[in-house]
Amino acid sequence: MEKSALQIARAAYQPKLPKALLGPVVAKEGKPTQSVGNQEEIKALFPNTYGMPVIEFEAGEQKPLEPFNVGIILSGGQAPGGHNVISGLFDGVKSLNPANKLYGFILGPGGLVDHKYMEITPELMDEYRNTGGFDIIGSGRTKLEEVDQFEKGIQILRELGIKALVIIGGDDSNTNACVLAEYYAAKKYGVQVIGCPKTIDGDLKNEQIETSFGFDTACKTYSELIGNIQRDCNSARKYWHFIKLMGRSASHIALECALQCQPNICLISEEVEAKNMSLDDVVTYIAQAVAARAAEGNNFGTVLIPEGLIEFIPAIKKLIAQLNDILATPEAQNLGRSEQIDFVKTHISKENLEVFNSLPTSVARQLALDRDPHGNVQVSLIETEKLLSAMVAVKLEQWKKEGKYVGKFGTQHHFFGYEGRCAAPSNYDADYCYSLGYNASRLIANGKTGYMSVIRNTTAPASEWIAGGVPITMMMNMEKRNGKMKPVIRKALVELDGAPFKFFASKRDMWAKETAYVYPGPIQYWGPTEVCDQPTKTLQLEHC
Ligand code: FBP
Repeated sequence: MEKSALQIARAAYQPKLPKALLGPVVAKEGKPTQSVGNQEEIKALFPNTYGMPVIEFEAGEQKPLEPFNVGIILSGGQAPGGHNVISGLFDGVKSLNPANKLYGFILGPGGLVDHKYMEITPELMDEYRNTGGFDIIGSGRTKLEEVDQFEKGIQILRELGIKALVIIGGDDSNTNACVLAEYYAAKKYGVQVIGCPKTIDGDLKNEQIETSFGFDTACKTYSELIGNIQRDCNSARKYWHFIKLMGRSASHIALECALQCQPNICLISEEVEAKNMSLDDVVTYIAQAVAARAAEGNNFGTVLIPEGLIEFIPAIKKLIAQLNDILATPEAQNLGRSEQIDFVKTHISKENLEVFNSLPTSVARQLALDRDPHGNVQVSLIETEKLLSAMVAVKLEQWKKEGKYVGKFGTQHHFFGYEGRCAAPSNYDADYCYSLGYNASRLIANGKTGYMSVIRNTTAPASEWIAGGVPITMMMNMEKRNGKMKPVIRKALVELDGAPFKFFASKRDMWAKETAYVYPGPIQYWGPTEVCDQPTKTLQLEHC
C-alpha cells in the first residue's frame, strides 16, 4: 500500500500508555455494582455477569499464562482510532506471550457468525498503526442477539483456540457484547467477552467512561471544516450556511463544534425537547437571529444542526415512538415498503397522523420506513439542514411582507459526518485508543468477562491515566427497542445542567449577534502541547 509522507512519519509514533500499564498489573477490585436502572430485571437477565466490581489496574505481578488467542470485532460506524485499539490489543497480547495470536473477524459481527476471519500478523499490524479507518478488517452493523449466532460464533472461536473476544462498538454493540458474555458464561464455554467504547457520537459515556473514542478526532475534523466555512462566510458575506452534523440522537458533536468554532446558531436537540419546542418554534428561533443580523447589515451566518434534531421535537418523537411499535408488528413486517406506509397511516392515532401529514414527504418516508438493525431511525439520511433553511426562507418572506425583515437570505447546505469518521486519530485518540486496546489484554489476562475496557483521568497527561474495567451490566437499564422492552446501555445525551451546555448557553446570544467566529484549523500532531494534545472542550469543561 503506497503511503503519504505524513502516514510514514505518523506510523513511527509510539502511543503513550498509563503508568500502571507499563509493566505487569494486578486488578484492584471495588465493591459489587448495580445497574443504573431496573436492577431486578437486569439482574435476572444477567445472573452470571451482574453485580461484578469495578476494576482498577495497579503495578504488580502477572501470573504466568499459557499461550492463548484473542479475536477482535469492529462493530457499527467507523471512528478514528480503531486501528490503534487493535494495535494496543495486539501489543498487549504479544507482551503476555509472543506466541499469542490475534484474529480479526471480517466486516463486523457478521464475520463471527459467518466464520470470516484473518490473522493479524505483525507485518499487517505495522501497516495500520496510527491510521484512521476500520479497513484493516472492516466493520458492520449485524446485530448479535440470537442464540443461533452465538452458537455459530463458538464453533469458530473453538476452532481458532480463541479464549477471549474483544468487541469494539457503541452502546448497542456493547449491549450485545454483554449479552454474548452472559450466554458464554452461562454455558461455561470458557470464552471471555470484553467491550470497548467507540463512537464519534460521544453518547457512550457515564461516571466511569469519560468519552467514547473517535469523538475527539471527529469533532476536531468537523471544527476545522466549519472554521473554514466561517472564514469563507465572513469573507464573502452573502450566505447563511446550514451545517448538519452527525451524532445520531445526541447533540454532543454539534455542541463541541460550537464550543470550538463559535457559530451564530447551534441547535441542541435535548434543549428543543426540554422546552417542548415545535418545528415552527425552531424555525422562528433561527429566523429571528437571521433578521437581527440583517438589521445590522449582516446577511450571512452559520447554523449548526445536530442530525437527530427531528427526533427530539416532542410531537415528532411521539410519532416515531408509535411508528416503531406499528412497524415491529408481524403484520407490518410482512408488507412491502409502499404498503407499509399505507399500513402505518391507517394504524396511527389521529394526532400523530396530522403531524405525519404536515411533514415533507421525504422526511415522512424516512421516519416511517428505514431503521438500522438496532431499530434506530436513520437520521443521517434526513436532510434537516435543507428542511430548516426552506422553512426559514418562507418565514422571512412573510416577515418581509409585514415589514418586519429587510435583507437577503442566500443559503448553502452541508452535512459533515463521513468526512470525520475515518480521519487519522489525533494524539489524544491515538493514545487513548492504544491504551484501551492494551488494557483489554490485561482484562483478558485477569480472566474478566462482561467488562468494558476503561481509561480515565484523560484530561491529565497520559502517564496519569487510570486503567481498568467496568462491568457492562452496570451501565444498563430497560428500554423499548423494536417494540419490546430490552436491556440496553443507557445513552448519554447532552445534559442541560452540565458545564459544556451551560458555557455554550452563556455565550450564544453574543455569538448570534456578533461575528465571533473561531477558526480551529487542522489537527496537529507535532508541536506545542497546547496545539497538539488538548482534549475536547466538552471534556475539559466536564472536568474543570
Ligand atoms: P455508531 O453509533 O455505530 O458509532 O455510528 C455512529 C454514526 O456515525 C452516527 O453518527 C450516524 O447516524 C450513523 O453512524 C450513520 O450510519 P451509517 O454508517 O450506517 O450510514
